[in-house]
Amino acid sequence: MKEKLSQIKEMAIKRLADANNLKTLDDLRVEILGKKGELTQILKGMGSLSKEERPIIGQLANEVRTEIETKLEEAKAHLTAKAQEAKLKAETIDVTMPGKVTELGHKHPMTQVIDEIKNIFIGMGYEIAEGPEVETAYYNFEALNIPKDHPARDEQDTFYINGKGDLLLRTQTSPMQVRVMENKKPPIRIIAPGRVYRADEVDATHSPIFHQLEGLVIDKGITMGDLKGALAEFAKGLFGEDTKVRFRPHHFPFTEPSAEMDASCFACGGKGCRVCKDSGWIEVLGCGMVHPKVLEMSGIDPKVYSGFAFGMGLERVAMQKYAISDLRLLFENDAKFLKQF
Ligand code: 2NL
Repeated sequence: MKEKLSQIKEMAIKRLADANNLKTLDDLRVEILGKKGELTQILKGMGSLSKEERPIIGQLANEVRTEIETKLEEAKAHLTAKAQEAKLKAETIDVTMPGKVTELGHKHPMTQVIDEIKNIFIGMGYEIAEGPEVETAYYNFEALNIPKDHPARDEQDTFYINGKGDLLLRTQTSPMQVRVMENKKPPIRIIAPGRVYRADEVDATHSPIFHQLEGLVIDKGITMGDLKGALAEFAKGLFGEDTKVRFRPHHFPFTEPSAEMDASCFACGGKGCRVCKDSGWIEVLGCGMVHPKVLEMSGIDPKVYSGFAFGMGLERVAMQKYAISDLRLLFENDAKFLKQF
Protein backbone atom coordinates (compact mmCIF):
# COMPACT_ATOMS: atom_id res chain seq x y z
CA MET A 1 0.00 0.00 0.00
CA LYS A 2 2.95 2.31 0.70
CA GLU A 3 4.14 1.48 -2.78
CA LYS A 4 0.72 2.37 -4.22
CA LEU A 5 0.61 5.72 -2.34
CA SER A 6 4.01 6.83 -3.56
CA GLN A 7 2.97 5.83 -7.11
CA ILE A 8 -0.13 8.02 -6.82
CA LYS A 9 2.04 10.91 -5.55
CA GLU A 10 4.64 10.61 -8.33
CA MET A 11 1.94 10.33 -10.98
CA ALA A 12 -0.01 13.29 -9.56
CA ILE A 13 3.05 15.57 -9.39
CA LYS A 14 4.02 14.71 -12.95
CA ARG A 15 0.54 15.36 -14.34
CA LEU A 16 0.20 18.58 -12.35
CA ALA A 17 3.46 19.82 -13.85
CA ASP A 18 2.09 19.07 -17.34
CA ALA A 19 -1.24 20.81 -16.82
CA ASN A 20 -1.20 24.00 -18.87
CA ASN A 21 -4.59 25.52 -18.12
CA LEU A 22 -6.95 26.00 -15.20
CA LYS A 23 -9.58 23.63 -16.58
CA THR A 24 -7.15 20.68 -16.86
CA LEU A 25 -5.97 21.49 -13.36
CA ASP A 26 -9.47 21.32 -11.93
CA ASP A 27 -10.20 18.05 -13.77
CA LEU A 28 -7.05 16.61 -12.18
CA ARG A 29 -8.13 17.73 -8.72
CA VAL A 30 -11.43 15.86 -9.11
CA GLU A 31 -9.71 12.79 -10.55
CA ILE A 32 -7.10 12.50 -7.79
CA LEU A 33 -8.66 14.02 -4.68
CA GLY A 34 -12.36 13.73 -5.50
CA LYS A 35 -14.88 11.30 -4.00
CA LYS A 36 -14.12 8.70 -6.66
CA GLY A 37 -10.40 9.54 -6.74
CA GLU A 38 -7.66 6.94 -6.21
CA LEU A 39 -6.51 8.48 -2.93
CA THR A 40 -9.99 8.49 -1.50
CA GLN A 41 -10.40 4.84 -2.51
CA ILE A 42 -7.26 3.94 -0.54
CA LEU A 43 -8.45 5.81 2.54
CA LYS A 44 -11.77 3.99 2.26
CA GLY A 45 -9.99 0.62 2.07
CA MET A 46 -8.11 1.22 5.32
CA GLY A 47 -10.68 -0.81 7.25
CA SER A 48 -9.09 -4.02 6.03
CA LEU A 49 -5.67 -3.10 7.44
CA SER A 50 -4.28 -4.36 10.72
CA LYS A 51 -4.32 -2.19 13.86
CA GLU A 52 -0.55 -1.61 13.53
CA GLU A 53 -0.59 -0.68 9.87
CA ARG A 54 -3.62 1.57 10.00
CA PRO A 55 -2.04 4.71 11.65
CA ILE A 56 1.12 4.45 9.55
CA ILE A 57 -0.72 4.19 6.24
CA GLY A 58 -3.27 6.79 7.42
CA GLN A 59 -0.52 9.29 8.20
CA LEU A 60 1.24 8.57 4.95
CA ALA A 61 -1.97 8.93 2.93
CA ASN A 62 -2.65 12.28 4.63
CA GLU A 63 0.88 13.47 3.89
CA VAL A 64 0.45 12.51 0.23
CA ARG A 65 -2.88 14.29 0.12
CA THR A 66 -1.45 17.47 1.70
CA GLU A 67 1.49 17.47 -0.66
CA ILE A 68 -0.73 17.04 -3.73
CA GLU A 69 -3.00 19.82 -2.46
CA THR A 70 -0.04 22.15 -1.99
CA LYS A 71 1.27 21.37 -5.49
CA LEU A 72 -2.22 21.92 -6.86
CA GLU A 73 -2.44 25.37 -5.23
CA GLU A 74 0.99 26.28 -6.56
CA ALA A 75 0.12 25.19 -10.08
CA LYS A 76 -3.18 27.08 -9.85
CA ALA A 77 -1.46 30.29 -8.71
CA HIS A 78 1.09 29.95 -11.47
CA LEU A 79 -1.51 29.36 -14.20
CA THR A 80 -3.72 32.23 -12.95
CA ALA A 81 -0.76 34.62 -13.08
CA LYS A 82 0.12 33.37 -16.56
CA ALA A 83 -3.47 33.87 -17.77
CA GLN A 84 -3.54 37.39 -16.33
CA GLU A 85 -0.25 38.22 -18.02
CA ALA A 86 -1.53 36.95 -21.38
CA LYS A 87 -4.73 38.98 -20.94
CA LEU A 88 -2.80 42.18 -20.20
CA LYS A 89 -0.55 41.57 -23.16
CA ALA A 90 -3.52 41.08 -25.49
CA GLU A 91 -5.12 44.28 -24.21
CA THR A 92 -2.04 46.45 -24.55
CA ILE A 93 -2.81 49.80 -26.19
CA ASP A 94 -0.31 51.26 -28.58
CA VAL A 95 -0.55 54.92 -27.64
CA THR A 96 1.57 55.89 -30.64
CA MET A 97 -1.01 54.53 -33.10
CA PRO A 98 -2.85 57.23 -35.10
CA GLY A 99 -6.41 57.79 -33.83
CA LYS A 100 -9.60 57.16 -35.77
CA VAL A 101 -10.70 60.36 -37.47
CA THR A 102 -14.30 61.20 -36.58
CA GLU A 103 -15.88 63.35 -39.23
CA LEU A 104 -17.63 66.36 -37.73
CA GLY A 105 -20.94 67.41 -39.19
CA HIS A 106 -21.96 71.02 -39.57
CA LYS A 107 -25.02 73.17 -40.10
CA HIS A 108 -26.76 73.29 -43.46
CA PRO A 109 -25.93 76.56 -45.28
CA MET A 110 -29.57 77.66 -44.91
CA THR A 111 -29.43 77.10 -41.16
CA GLN A 112 -26.16 79.03 -41.04
CA VAL A 113 -27.72 82.01 -42.83
CA ILE A 114 -30.89 81.90 -40.69
CA ASP A 115 -28.86 81.70 -37.46
CA GLU A 116 -26.59 84.53 -38.55
CA ILE A 117 -29.50 86.85 -39.39
CA LYS A 118 -31.36 85.92 -36.19
CA ASN A 119 -28.24 86.77 -34.17
CA ILE A 120 -27.88 90.18 -35.79
CA PHE A 121 -31.45 91.08 -34.82
CA ILE A 122 -31.20 89.49 -31.36
CA GLY A 123 -28.18 91.79 -30.84
CA MET A 124 -30.46 94.74 -31.67
CA GLY A 125 -33.05 93.66 -29.08
CA TYR A 126 -35.54 91.81 -31.31
CA GLU A 127 -37.44 88.77 -30.08
CA ILE A 128 -38.14 85.70 -32.23
CA ALA A 129 -41.79 84.80 -33.00
CA GLU A 130 -42.50 81.41 -34.55
CA GLY A 131 -45.85 79.85 -35.36
CA PRO A 132 -47.99 77.58 -37.53
CA GLU A 133 -47.32 76.86 -41.20
CA VAL A 134 -50.98 75.98 -41.76
CA GLU A 135 -52.88 79.26 -41.52
CA THR A 136 -56.28 80.78 -42.06
CA ALA A 137 -56.93 83.06 -45.01
CA TYR A 138 -57.65 85.79 -42.46
CA TYR A 139 -54.15 85.84 -40.95
CA ASN A 140 -52.36 85.22 -44.25
CA PHE A 141 -54.31 87.77 -46.38
CA GLU A 142 -57.20 89.76 -44.85
CA ALA A 143 -55.35 91.04 -41.80
CA LEU A 144 -52.54 92.18 -44.13
CA ASN A 145 -54.84 94.27 -46.30
CA ILE A 146 -54.62 91.82 -49.21
CA PRO A 147 -58.13 91.96 -50.72
CA LYS A 148 -60.15 88.97 -52.00
CA ASP A 149 -59.46 89.77 -55.66
CA HIS A 150 -55.69 90.20 -55.22
CA PRO A 151 -53.66 87.98 -57.58
CA ALA A 152 -51.61 86.59 -54.64
CA ARG A 153 -54.73 84.80 -53.48
CA ASP A 154 -55.06 82.96 -56.75
CA GLU A 155 -55.01 79.19 -56.44
CA GLN A 156 -52.09 79.20 -58.85
CA ASP A 157 -49.97 80.89 -56.21
CA THR A 158 -51.37 79.54 -52.95
CA PHE A 159 -51.70 75.97 -51.64
CA TYR A 160 -55.22 75.77 -50.20
CA ILE A 161 -55.79 72.75 -48.02
CA ASN A 162 -59.56 72.69 -48.08
CA GLY A 163 -62.06 73.47 -50.78
CA LYS A 164 -63.56 76.45 -48.98
CA GLY A 165 -60.42 78.55 -49.42
CA ASP A 166 -60.14 79.43 -45.74
CA LEU A 167 -57.24 77.12 -44.76
CA LEU A 168 -53.89 77.32 -46.52
CA LEU A 169 -50.11 76.90 -46.25
CA ARG A 170 -48.81 80.34 -45.31
CA THR A 171 -47.29 82.23 -48.25
CA GLN A 172 -45.34 84.55 -45.97
CA THR A 173 -44.43 84.69 -42.27
CA SER A 174 -46.53 87.85 -41.68
CA PRO A 175 -49.47 85.90 -40.12
CA MET A 176 -47.25 85.25 -37.11
CA GLN A 177 -46.62 88.97 -36.76
CA VAL A 178 -50.36 89.66 -36.93
CA ARG A 179 -50.85 87.21 -34.04
CA VAL A 180 -48.24 89.11 -32.00
CA MET A 181 -49.95 92.46 -32.73
CA GLU A 182 -53.25 90.98 -31.55
CA ASN A 183 -51.79 89.60 -28.34
CA LYS A 184 -49.15 92.06 -27.21
CA LYS A 185 -49.28 95.75 -26.41
CA PRO A 186 -46.54 97.87 -28.07
CA PRO A 187 -43.61 98.31 -27.89
CA ILE A 188 -43.22 95.35 -30.25
CA ARG A 189 -39.87 94.40 -31.75
CA ILE A 190 -39.87 90.94 -33.35
CA ILE A 191 -38.58 88.87 -36.22
CA ALA A 192 -40.52 85.93 -37.67
CA PRO A 193 -38.35 83.42 -39.53
CA GLY A 194 -39.76 80.26 -41.08
CA ARG A 195 -40.84 78.10 -44.00
CA VAL A 196 -43.38 79.47 -46.44
CA TYR A 197 -45.14 77.90 -49.44
CA ARG A 198 -46.08 78.99 -52.96
CA ALA A 199 -47.45 76.92 -55.82
CA ASP A 200 -44.41 77.53 -58.02
CA GLU A 201 -42.76 75.21 -60.53
CA VAL A 202 -39.26 74.20 -59.46
CA ASP A 203 -36.41 75.86 -61.35
CA ALA A 204 -33.05 77.49 -60.57
CA THR A 205 -34.71 80.38 -58.71
CA HIS A 206 -38.11 78.96 -57.59
CA SER A 207 -39.22 76.33 -55.13
CA PRO A 208 -42.71 75.59 -53.70
CA ILE A 209 -41.15 75.69 -50.24
CA PHE A 210 -38.66 78.30 -49.12
CA HIS A 211 -37.66 80.40 -46.11
CA GLN A 212 -38.57 83.94 -45.21
CA LEU A 213 -37.70 86.24 -42.41
CA GLU A 214 -39.90 89.19 -41.59
CA GLY A 215 -39.51 91.87 -38.96
CA LEU A 216 -41.91 94.20 -37.20
CA VAL A 217 -41.31 97.18 -34.92
CA ILE A 218 -44.22 99.11 -33.36
CA ASP A 219 -44.15 101.88 -30.80
CA LYS A 220 -45.14 105.51 -30.34
CA GLY A 221 -43.32 107.79 -32.77
CA ILE A 222 -41.65 105.17 -35.00
CA THR A 223 -40.66 106.76 -38.33
CA MET A 224 -39.06 105.92 -41.66
CA GLY A 225 -35.81 107.14 -40.04
CA ASP A 226 -35.99 104.25 -37.57
CA LEU A 227 -36.60 101.84 -40.44
CA LYS A 228 -33.55 103.10 -42.33
CA GLY A 229 -31.32 103.08 -39.27
CA ALA A 230 -32.29 99.55 -38.22
CA LEU A 231 -32.00 98.06 -41.71
CA ALA A 232 -28.67 99.83 -42.47
CA GLU A 233 -27.32 98.31 -39.25
CA PHE A 234 -28.62 94.89 -40.28
CA ALA A 235 -26.92 95.16 -43.70
CA LYS A 236 -23.59 95.98 -42.00
CA GLY A 237 -23.95 92.96 -39.74
CA LEU A 238 -24.68 90.66 -42.68
CA PHE A 239 -22.30 91.98 -45.36
CA GLY A 240 -19.64 93.92 -43.39
CA GLU A 241 -19.08 97.30 -41.72
CA ASP A 242 -18.42 99.18 -45.01
CA THR A 243 -21.79 98.22 -46.50
CA LYS A 244 -23.98 101.06 -47.74
CA VAL A 245 -27.72 100.85 -48.38
CA ARG A 246 -30.19 102.55 -50.69
CA PHE A 247 -33.98 102.53 -50.74
CA ARG A 248 -36.10 102.47 -53.88
CA PRO A 249 -39.85 103.20 -53.78
CA HIS A 250 -42.03 100.11 -54.11
CA HIS A 251 -45.56 98.90 -53.36
CA PHE A 252 -46.90 96.35 -50.87
CA PRO A 253 -50.55 96.22 -49.73
CA PHE A 254 -49.49 95.99 -46.05
CA THR A 255 -47.10 98.96 -45.89
CA GLU A 256 -47.37 102.62 -46.89
CA PRO A 257 -44.98 104.00 -47.95
CA SER A 258 -43.12 100.92 -49.14
CA ALA A 259 -39.58 100.43 -50.42
CA GLU A 260 -37.01 97.92 -51.52
CA MET A 261 -33.57 98.03 -49.98
CA ASP A 262 -30.32 97.32 -51.84
CA ALA A 263 -26.93 96.85 -50.18
CA SER A 264 -23.62 97.78 -51.82
CA CYS A 265 -22.07 94.60 -53.25
CA PHE A 266 -19.99 92.77 -50.62
CA ALA A 267 -17.88 91.15 -53.35
CA CYS A 268 -16.68 94.27 -55.20
CA GLY A 269 -17.57 97.04 -52.76
CA GLY A 270 -19.84 98.67 -55.36
CA LYS A 271 -17.53 98.83 -58.40
CA GLY A 272 -19.50 96.17 -60.26
CA CYS A 273 -18.76 92.45 -60.62
CA ARG A 274 -20.38 89.11 -61.45
CA VAL A 275 -22.07 88.83 -58.04
CA CYS A 276 -23.98 92.14 -58.49
CA LYS A 277 -24.28 91.78 -62.28
CA ASP A 278 -22.11 94.91 -62.70
CA SER A 279 -24.63 97.14 -60.91
CA GLY A 280 -22.65 97.52 -57.65
CA TRP A 281 -25.86 96.79 -55.67
CA ILE A 282 -27.57 93.69 -54.31
CA GLU A 283 -31.31 93.61 -53.70
CA VAL A 284 -31.83 92.49 -50.08
CA LEU A 285 -35.37 93.07 -48.79
CA GLY A 286 -38.75 94.76 -49.02
CA CYS A 287 -39.94 97.11 -46.29
CA GLY A 288 -42.21 99.97 -45.34
CA MET A 289 -44.28 101.72 -42.68
CA VAL A 290 -47.05 99.40 -41.48
CA HIS A 291 -50.31 100.38 -43.18
CA PRO A 292 -52.72 102.09 -40.71
CA LYS A 293 -55.47 99.65 -41.75
CA VAL A 294 -53.22 96.70 -40.84
CA LEU A 295 -52.56 98.19 -37.38
CA GLU A 296 -56.23 98.90 -36.84
CA MET A 297 -57.42 95.41 -37.83
CA SER A 298 -55.13 93.88 -35.19
CA GLY A 299 -56.37 96.22 -32.47
CA ILE A 300 -53.55 98.78 -32.46
CA ASP A 301 -54.64 102.43 -32.68
CA PRO A 302 -52.83 104.01 -35.67
CA LYS A 303 -53.39 107.47 -34.20
CA VAL A 304 -51.25 106.50 -31.19
CA TYR A 305 -48.79 104.00 -32.63
CA SER A 306 -46.80 103.59 -35.83
CA GLY A 307 -44.35 100.98 -37.00
CA PHE A 308 -42.17 99.59 -39.74
CA ALA A 309 -41.95 96.10 -41.19
CA PHE A 310 -39.69 94.26 -43.59
CA GLY A 311 -39.37 90.88 -45.25
CA MET A 312 -36.73 88.93 -47.11
CA GLY A 313 -36.32 85.60 -48.90
CA LEU A 314 -33.55 83.68 -47.16
CA GLU A 315 -32.61 81.34 -50.03
CA ARG A 316 -31.72 84.40 -52.08
CA VAL A 317 -29.50 85.74 -49.31
CA ALA A 318 -27.77 82.33 -49.00
CA MET A 319 -27.28 82.08 -52.77
CA GLN A 320 -25.69 85.53 -52.94
CA LYS A 321 -23.53 85.05 -49.87
CA TYR A 322 -22.20 81.64 -50.93
CA ALA A 323 -22.30 82.23 -54.72
CA ILE A 324 -24.75 79.35 -55.27
CA SER A 325 -26.19 79.51 -58.79
CA ASP A 326 -29.07 77.04 -58.45
CA LEU A 327 -31.67 77.12 -55.66
CA ARG A 328 -32.29 73.37 -56.00
CA LEU A 329 -28.84 72.65 -54.52
CA LEU A 330 -30.12 73.98 -51.19
CA PHE A 331 -32.91 71.39 -51.08
CA GLU A 332 -31.30 68.30 -52.61
CA ASN A 333 -28.98 67.63 -49.65
CA ASP A 334 -26.19 66.16 -51.74
CA ALA A 335 -23.37 65.62 -49.22
CA LYS A 336 -20.72 66.54 -51.82
CA PHE A 337 -22.34 69.96 -52.18
CA LEU A 338 -23.07 70.54 -48.48
CA LYS A 339 -19.51 69.64 -47.43
CA GLN A 340 -18.26 72.89 -48.97
CA PHE A 341 -19.87 75.08 -46.32
C1 2NL B 1 -40.56 90.94 -49.39
C2 2NL B 1 -41.29 92.00 -48.70
C3 2NL B 1 -42.36 92.58 -46.68
C4 2NL B 1 -43.69 93.02 -44.75
C5 2NL B 1 -43.05 92.14 -45.59
C6 2NL B 1 -45.35 93.08 -42.92
C7 2NL B 1 -45.90 92.35 -41.91
C8 2NL B 1 -46.89 92.93 -41.16
C9 2NL B 1 -47.30 94.18 -41.41
C10 2NL B 1 -46.72 94.87 -42.44
CL1 2NL B 1 -47.59 92.05 -39.91
N1 2NL B 1 -45.76 94.30 -43.19
N2 2NL B 1 -44.37 92.51 -43.68
C11 2NL B 1 -43.62 94.37 -45.01
C12 2NL B 1 -42.93 94.81 -46.14
C13 2NL B 1 -42.29 93.92 -46.97
O1 2NL B 1 -41.73 91.62 -47.44
O2 2NL B 1 -40.01 91.14 -50.43
N3 2NL B 1 -40.51 89.74 -48.82
C14 2NL B 1 -39.84 88.63 -49.36
